[in-house]
Amino acid sequence: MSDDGFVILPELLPADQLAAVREHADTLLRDVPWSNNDFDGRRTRRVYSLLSRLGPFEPLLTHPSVHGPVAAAIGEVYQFGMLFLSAVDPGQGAQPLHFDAGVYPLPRDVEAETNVIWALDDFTPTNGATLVAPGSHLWPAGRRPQPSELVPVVMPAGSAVVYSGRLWHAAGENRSAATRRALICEHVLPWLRPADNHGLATGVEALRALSPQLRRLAGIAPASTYLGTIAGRDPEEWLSRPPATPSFRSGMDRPSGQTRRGD
Ligand SMILES: O=C(O)CCC(=O)C(=O)O
Repeated sequence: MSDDGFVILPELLPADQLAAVREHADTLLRDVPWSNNDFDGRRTRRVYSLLSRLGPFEPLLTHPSVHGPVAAAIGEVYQFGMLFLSAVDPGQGAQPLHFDAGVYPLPRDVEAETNVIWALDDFTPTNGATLVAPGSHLWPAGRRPQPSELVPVVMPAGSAVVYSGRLWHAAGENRSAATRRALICEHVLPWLRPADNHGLATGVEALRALSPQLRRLAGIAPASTYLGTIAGRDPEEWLSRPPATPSFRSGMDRPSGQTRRGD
């Protein structure tokens, strides 16, 4: 991962689990129209904000095999960025090249984001396998990949690729006759604004139903004593009781002497 900027983790899902994941993907994708812009893909169907309808996707979002390399790259504390299902249909051309952390105005040498693409179908050179430019996570700002620097991430269904948010990549062209489905899970540093608005998109009742680990990854846990609290308190406390109780009206509950700047 550190040299190439990505690592392929082959065949993490047993056949029955993969079948359940694919069935759920098809249920979510049913009747979803093609995207209406060139980046998402005019022959690609996407479903975003998945936390309220995870079903069999849940073990993929928390899979220890992917969280090892993610934590090694950005540290132990992080949150989900965008979570989406992508179905690249036949006839879809290659996506514009990009690096995911490009949405943040940070220096190129900061690893702010590390992401995972789960292959729900075999990823082949002809069906839209993600194209990556190995080592491009270390390139300076402004350098863009030439076509000869791109390689397809070929992997069997049930595999995952973990890659740096600084890695130049794109979904490839689908020249095959079948759809290429993927579950894409972004992870960003806890003090960055995630691309998905998880709280609003998921809703309080669905957040309550998630596991504590998923709520942490959804960014519900505070990122520090100040960031992400409700009236100075852990949102877990807020979720577990009515928000209008006196303890919430009474406000801050900080360690004594701590200031906003931490000095
Ligand atoms: O679907 C893929 O292979 C990659 C998609 C992607 O990079 C994106 O939409 O940001």
